[in-house]
Amino acid sequence: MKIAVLCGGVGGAKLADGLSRALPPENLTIIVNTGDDFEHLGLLICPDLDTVCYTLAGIANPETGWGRADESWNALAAIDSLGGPSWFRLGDRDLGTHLERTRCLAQGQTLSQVTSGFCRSWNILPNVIPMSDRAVRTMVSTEAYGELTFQDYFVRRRCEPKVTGFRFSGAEHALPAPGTLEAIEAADAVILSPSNPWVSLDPILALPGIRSAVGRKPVAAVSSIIGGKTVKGPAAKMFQELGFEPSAPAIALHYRDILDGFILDQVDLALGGDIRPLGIQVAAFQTLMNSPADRRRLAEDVLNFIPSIL
Ligand code: FO1
Repeated sequence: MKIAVLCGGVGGAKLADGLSRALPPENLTIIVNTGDDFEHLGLLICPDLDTVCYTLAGIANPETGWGRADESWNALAAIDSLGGPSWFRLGDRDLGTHLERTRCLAQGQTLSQVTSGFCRSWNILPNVIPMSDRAVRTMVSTEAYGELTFQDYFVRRRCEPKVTGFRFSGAEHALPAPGTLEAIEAADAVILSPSNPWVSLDPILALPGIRSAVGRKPVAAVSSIIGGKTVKGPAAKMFQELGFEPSAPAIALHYRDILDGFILDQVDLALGGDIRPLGIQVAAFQTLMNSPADRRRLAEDVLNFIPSIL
């Protein structure tokens, strides 16, 4: 079975890792959000691409999910001692990634080319593609501070400001990266991973042609909200601040125009009754992924669910 999975953030990276253990590499394309990307210290930082690649390469920081394992922080300490910005925690090994990416881009490589080169170096076999080679930047509108850049909202202000909306600057002109639409067309099904709908999945679906291409395929989403709360990150808080009751059905409603299947966590089994009337097939599995075995099992549960939406 050929799968295209849309993902961003730690939850998406974990499911992508599970899928990479359950599928032959040529049957899996991982399309990654780049709306979190930003220029910092003169470098292009691509958090979701790096979180996916580090996770698939088995070198991600197991505590945070982002950044590298076995890190040291000498460069950041030196930057801090010189009065430079240290609010965005960049470890020494991680800085190597950003330095090399920025060097390759300055030489004229596209982000896709850099990413596939990194995947070769990290021995990552499935196809990992940034959603676009053009810059798309998620802007977060807040009540107190107006519009903030994503990392300013997410890291510097620790997701505290009340959000009023999002804008994906550049999305309207950003062509999907080479291979993105082809992978969606060639897929037997598309999976929306348990990523933040607002700032990890919506930027991908906002790119010209992607939402319609995805809508023409069988689509299954895995809920990023369990028992009304997000496993990690501000998705539930964002739903609340935007006037929605944070719940798994709220995510199914958010994507009802393209969804054929929706996967809840077992604790939310009873909520299936709110989703089936939308014409969406529902299943409940253990969706918390605390180990590689959890990731693989959830991936296999999702793959075994797919035939019911074909
Ligand atoms: N998230 C934080 O909450 N604090 C950080 O200092 C931080 C640093 C960081 C460095 C590299 C990287 O790839 C990701 C990093 N993240 C950090 C996560 C980042 O904000 C992502 O955008 C989120 O994971 C959401 O996708």
